Parts: sequence; C-alpha cells; structure tokens
Amino acid sequence: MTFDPKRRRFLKAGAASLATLPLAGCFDVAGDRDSTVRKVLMSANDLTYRVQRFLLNADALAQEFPATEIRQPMRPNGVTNPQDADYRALAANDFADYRLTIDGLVERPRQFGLAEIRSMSGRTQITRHDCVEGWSCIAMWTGVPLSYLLQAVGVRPTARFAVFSCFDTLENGFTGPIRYYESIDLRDAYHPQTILAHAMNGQKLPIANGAPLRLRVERQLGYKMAKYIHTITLTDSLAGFGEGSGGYWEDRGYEWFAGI
Ligand SMILES: Nc1nc2c(c(=O)[nH]1)N[C@H]1C(S)=C(S)[C@@H](COP(=O)(O)O)O[C@H]1N2
Ligand SMILES: [Mo]
Repeated sequence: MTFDPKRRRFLKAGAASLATLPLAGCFDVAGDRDSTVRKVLMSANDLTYRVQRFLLNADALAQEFPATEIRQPMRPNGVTNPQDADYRALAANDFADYRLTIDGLVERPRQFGLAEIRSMSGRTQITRHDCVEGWSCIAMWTGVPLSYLLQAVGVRPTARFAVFSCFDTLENGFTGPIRYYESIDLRDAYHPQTILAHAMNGQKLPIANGAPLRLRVERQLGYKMAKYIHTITLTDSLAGFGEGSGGYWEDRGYEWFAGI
C-alpha cells in the first residue's frame, strides 16, 4: 500500500486516549486554558490531513511558556534506556564518537558530530509535550533548528519527508530487530520550532529523554518526537521504511499526522 496522507483519519488514537484514559502524568490537558482549539479539532474525526494542515496554518507557532510554567521534571516515556550495543558503546564515552548522518535526497550527504551541532546557533523553547496516553509536560528544549542542517546538506526538490531512524530496538521481528523510527513532512521539517534538541531544562539531554539528540516537532503529539536519532533520511516516499506507514507507532495504527 502506498502512503496517502489524505486518507488518514484525524487523531483517532490520540483523541480516544486523551478523552478516556486517566491522567497519570504531569498535569491535566482537559483543564488546560487553551484547550478550545484542541477540542474543536479533536471532534473533527473525519478531517483530512489537507484540511488539518489548512486549519492549523502551516507556519503558526506552537504556544511557548514562561520558565515559571516548568513545574516538574520532564516525564520520560517509551524507551528510556536503549540496550542496543551500538548505543551503549556511544553512551559509555558520553557520545564523544556520536555522528548524526543525513542522507537520502540531499546534495551533500554527511555526518555531524555533537560538538559541531552544539556550536551551531540554536534555539531554546519552552513548550508543552502532549503524549497520546493523556499526560502533558512543559519543558525547556535547546537545540539546532532542523532547517539549518537541511540547508547544510542541500535538500533535493523531489524530497517530501524527513525520516528519523533511532537506536532503540522495541521488538524482534521475523527479519530482525525493529527499531523506533518516525517521519515528518518538509513543512514541519522547516518549521522554526522544529529542532534537534541536545539539552533539556538547561542541562545536557538525559538518556531517558533521548540523548544525544531528539526531535521536537511542537505541533504534534509526543510519539512524533523521535529520541536517540542516528540518521535523518530525506525521501519522496515512506514505503521503504518499516511497514511503510511512516513510524513505529503508525505501523501499529496511530495517525501519521498527529496535529494538536
Ligand atoms: N526512539 C524513541 N523515540 C520516542 C519514543 C520511543 O520509545 N523511542 N517514545 C515516544 C513517545 S510515545 C513519547 S510521549 C516521547 C516521550 O519523550 P520523553 O521520554 O522525553 O518524555 O518520545 C517519543 N519518542
Ligand atoms: Mo507518547
């Protein structure tokens, strides 16, 4: 089956979980002051990806908060300590030998070391992370805008998606270990708040939250925000990745476009 964003229904998994699950985490999204837009969008189960894009305004910024709103540590979720040998080896050396690879439909595929990424002019943003399980956390993220890295490698005109391949294995399939992966379209990739974060709440990014680099794509749900990234591949089709639906959880039924 080829990937067709128009056929994806809106927030099926997200809306159901946010509405029905107990709120176990940092605070209650239902009581949040800016929930009106969300409620309207969440009720619109049959909106297409294209209509959501229109409603959400491709370039609008996600809300940012003052530091006083950071009330607790960022709650880690999903994989919090990858056991993969290649990851453990890098972690043992505090990621000194880590390289981020950017490949696929780019003019100049290359690798970036952490020191180089940390030295690039970055962005800090205090945003709210909404997990599909029904909890939210406000945290401060510092990183390099993905657009800077994309400019450095030169994205080819045929590219439509950025795919993030991660170190952590979630299960063992028939063909081998299945690692986490995610994808976003180029609109989100170039959005000013889309960053590869290397720091959180003013500290080096902890392993639990995705060290050494994790994605922040602030207008979508938490599962889009790939942790433990080793490669970003520019592509015109999601068919060659995982089961072809654009992400580990998308391959298991979650929406590809998880706008909030
Ligand atoms: N590589 C990887 N990325 C991941 C996950 C994961 O298990 N592995 N879980 C996702 C989910 S469901 C959420 S809510 C966030 C959790 O980020 P946190 O640990 O910083 O709270 O990471 C997302 N990215
Ligand atoms: Mo999540």
